[in-house]
Amino acid sequence: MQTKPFLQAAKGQRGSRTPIWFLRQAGRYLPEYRAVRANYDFVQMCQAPDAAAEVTLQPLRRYDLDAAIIFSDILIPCIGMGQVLTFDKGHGPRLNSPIRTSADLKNLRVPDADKEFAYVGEAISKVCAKLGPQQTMIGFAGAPLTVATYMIEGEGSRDHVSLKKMLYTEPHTFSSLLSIITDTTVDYLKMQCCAGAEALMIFDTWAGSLTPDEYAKHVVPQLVKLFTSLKTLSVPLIYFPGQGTERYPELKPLFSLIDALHVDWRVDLGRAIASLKQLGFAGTVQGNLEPTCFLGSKEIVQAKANAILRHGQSAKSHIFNVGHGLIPEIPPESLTWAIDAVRAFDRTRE
Ligand code: 1CP
Repeated sequence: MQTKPFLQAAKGQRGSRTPIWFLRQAGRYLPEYRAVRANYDFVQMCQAPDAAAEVTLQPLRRYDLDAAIIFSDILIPCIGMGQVLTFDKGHGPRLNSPIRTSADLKNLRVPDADKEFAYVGEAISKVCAKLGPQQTMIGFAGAPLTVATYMIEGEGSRDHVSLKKMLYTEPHTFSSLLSIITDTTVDYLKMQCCAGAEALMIFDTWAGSLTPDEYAKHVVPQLVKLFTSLKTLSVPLIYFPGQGTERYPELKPLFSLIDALHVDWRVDLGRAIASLKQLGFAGTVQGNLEPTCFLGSKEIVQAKANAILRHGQSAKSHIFNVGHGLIPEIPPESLTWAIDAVRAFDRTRE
């Protein structure tokens, strides 16, 4: 019988405790994170197992959380595929030699994950050794479309012009690129599970950037392939379609493959659960507090948290989280207001 609250909820069981963790819980809003980060370049920090394990554990020392997510980035696998990843201060990630044509694909390969990303596995094992018996280790990767967005654009972008150009002028190149990323991601996540990851989350931040028909035609088949392969690992699978509420109908082929869906903060959780049920998804939902609400008062945070907890009751099971990553500007103590609200809500149900 599974007793870890996160794993229970992810598998659709309702236990006595609503699990809670936060996207980007290891990050710049924490002074102890900034202190470690000051000694490293971002990519070097992802590649240093002791530092990565340390910052992964920092939020769990400060807060009563049910899960750790390994400190890394969705763009780390691009290094193994053949690109150079750098992070410039104030700019964000950059990948050199962006993939624009079929000729560029020749420079890419599906890396040997066990060998090339051993540092991620090592960091996961180090965190697992320090987790409490009730805490869960989450591994993650970016979804094929979202990773492709950065590989094609070479950096963060608003309109994804180069990606759209490839989609409309070289659709076969686009499909081949997604396929290389999918194969890489399967191996990368298998390695994370071997190292100790007990659940996997797939971040598809840019799921809403294609039209529904292009998303269904090019992206969903890759996600089906990805989740079908990952299902053999028998760990809960969580998918995050960023700004993707509009994509729920297209996600239907995934509903029997995933265990949980992460819900963006831009949608009312009750409404999201109702439309998912109507479409046939009866699994767990995760989310969806608006992360900037932590800039407000305790009353605001707790009122919003309580509304989400009430909505969460209409799903098969609910994992409390923010709808998108925590931002550096929030005061660290404000997270305790949400955690207290979750624990108090559970006491009213006892
Ligand atoms: O300066 C710093 O210290 C770097 C800030 C930072 C951090 C803490 C970046 C740069 N990445 C991360 C870690 C990270 N990234 C985690 C760690 C675990 C945790 O949640 O605590 C995770 C899960 C990610 C995932 C990630 N990276 C996503 C998907 C989730 C999302 O936020 O939508 C994306 C899109 C990225 C790319 C990325 N990495 C970092 C930045 C600033 C960006 C966005 C770039 C852009 O589009 O402009």
